[in-house]
This record gives sequence, C-alpha cells and structure tokens, in this order.
Amino acid sequence: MSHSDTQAASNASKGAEEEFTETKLPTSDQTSEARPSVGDAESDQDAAPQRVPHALDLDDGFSDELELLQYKIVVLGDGAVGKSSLLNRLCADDFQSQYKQTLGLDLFKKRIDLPGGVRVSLHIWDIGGQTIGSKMIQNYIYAAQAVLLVYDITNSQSFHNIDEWLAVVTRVFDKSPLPYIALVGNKMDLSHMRMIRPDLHQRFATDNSLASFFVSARMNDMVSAMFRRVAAELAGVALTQADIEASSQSSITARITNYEQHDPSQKSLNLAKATQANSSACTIA
Ligand SMILES: Nc1nc2c(ncn2[C@@H]2O[C@H](COP(=O)(O)OP(=O)(O)O)[C@@H](O)[C@H]2O)c(=O)[nH]1
Ligand SMILES: [Mg+2]
Repeated sequence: MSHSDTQAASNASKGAEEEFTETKLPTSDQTSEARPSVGDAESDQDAAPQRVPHALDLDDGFSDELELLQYKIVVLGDGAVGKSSLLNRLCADDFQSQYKQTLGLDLFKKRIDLPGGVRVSLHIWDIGGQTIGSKMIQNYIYAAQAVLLVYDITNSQSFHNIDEWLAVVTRVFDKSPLPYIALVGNKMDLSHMRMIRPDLHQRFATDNSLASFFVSARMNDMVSAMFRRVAAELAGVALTQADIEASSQSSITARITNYEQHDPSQKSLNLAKATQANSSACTIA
C-alpha cells in the first residue's frame, strides 16, 4: 500500500466512531498509488494457487487500538453491473437508480467488528469497468487480499467477461499466492430477468475455487453480510450461521457530508483533501 493511500487512511480514521471514506483517485499513469505487479520467485514449488490472507501493515492512525486488521479489497467487473452501488449501499445505505460511470477508481473504507473483539478495516477499491484494458489495472489490483468479481445476473455478457477479469487477477499475482476471490451475482431483485442460471454461476465458482455470493444493491440484500463474510475469512474468524443471518438483516446508519461522486472536475483532487471533504460515518452491526 502506498504512502498516499496510507495518508488517506490516516486522515479518515481519526476518532472513535466507525468511519467511511469515499475518495476519487487520479486515473492516469501518474498515479503513485500502487506498484507494478510482482511475481514470487521463490514459489516455483507452489504450482497450485494458494489463498493466504494476511493483514496489511499500515500505520493509519488506528495502530494504538488492539486487534485492528486492515485489508485491501478490489471490486472488479464490467461497467454497470453495480459495483459502485454495492459500495454505496454498504457504506452509505444509499442507492441511485441513475447510472454514473466510475472514472478510474474510487476508494471506500469500512470498519467491521467481528466476533471475539476482532476489528477489521476494509480498504475497498472500486475500479471503473472500462479499466480492464488499461495498464493501470495491475497497479490497482496489486497487493489486494481479496477480489470481488461482480456481474449482473440479467446481463450474460457481464458473466462471460468474468473469465477475463479473473485472468487479469491471476496475471497480476503470477506465481504469488492468489488472494481470496469471490464471484458475485448482483441485481438479484431482477431474478425474473435472470440470464445466468445459478448452477452456471456455481460451477464457475467451484471450477475456479472462488467464494460465491448473490446480492442486490438495490434491495440491500446480502450486501453487508457478504462484506462481513469476506472480512471474517481474511481475519480467520469463524462466523456462526446466526451471525451471518443477523448481519444480513441489520440496519445501517450513515451520515454523509459533502458527498461529491463522479464529478469529473474532481479528477485531480488531492487525495488527502478529498478524504477530508468526503468524510462520513457509518456502522455495520
Ligand atoms: N435493479 C438493480 N439495479 C442495480 C443494482 N445495482 C446497481 N443497479 C443499477 O445498475 C446501474 C449501474 O450501477 P453502478 O453501481 O454504477 O455500476 P458499476 O459501473 O458496476 O459501478 C445503475 O443504474 C444502478 O442503479 C441492483 O442490485 N438491482
Ligand atoms: Mg462504478
């Protein structure tokens, strides 16, 4: 994780409340966020992909608190499948039916309390769908501990393109252990218009050793439960079925201030300034 991201985290994380940040980052190759993909030269013997979750080593101002684990999660998939909607639902309990394309990437931050007093901070990178052909994509994916591959269950092309998104991820990690990767079918509220049968989804997930979720950003169905599951997997915390069910029914409260998303004039906004401007709070039970 780069200095500027760490700085953003630091600015965003002062105070006792659980906090959420949504930040616009530069889209050009001048971004200093991430470094190029790396392969692990020592892992020749590890031909089979491994999932080795580990916490980010970030000094983001939470370091005096016990048991705070920080993870980078990258959300990928074609444009308009609902990636930004899922994150706005998670962090702001907000849903916009009008489509606003994500330019480059947006950065979200979410804290989740897990059983056993384990506190997790998720740094979630919302990648614009058009970036699949960009050379920045490997920088965005670099060092992620989890990747969510999102498609729209009413759009078969978006499902078939998941193959390509997965290929991009495996290329970035090369011979390094793969992160936790999940296949996410969104827009479950439109299941009457479904183009991808659940067994097709399941087979793809099983064949590629992916976790699997069906969600609806619109109806707030399984969104927080999914992120809770991902956080628990990364932290190595076991969730009971009751816990998962409770989280999928929990209400989210949020306060948003000066929320300016997808404003092209904000493209070159200083990251630290953006973090302060868009700072808001939300909690997840
Ligand atoms: N019906 C329905 N529409 C959704 C859902 N999630 C997103 N959308 C809509 O799909 C469009 C694209 O959403 P967006 O989050 O911007 O997609 P992104 O390009 O993947 O970030 C918008 O018009 C959203 O309102 C959902 O769960 N159900
Ligand atoms: Mg988007």
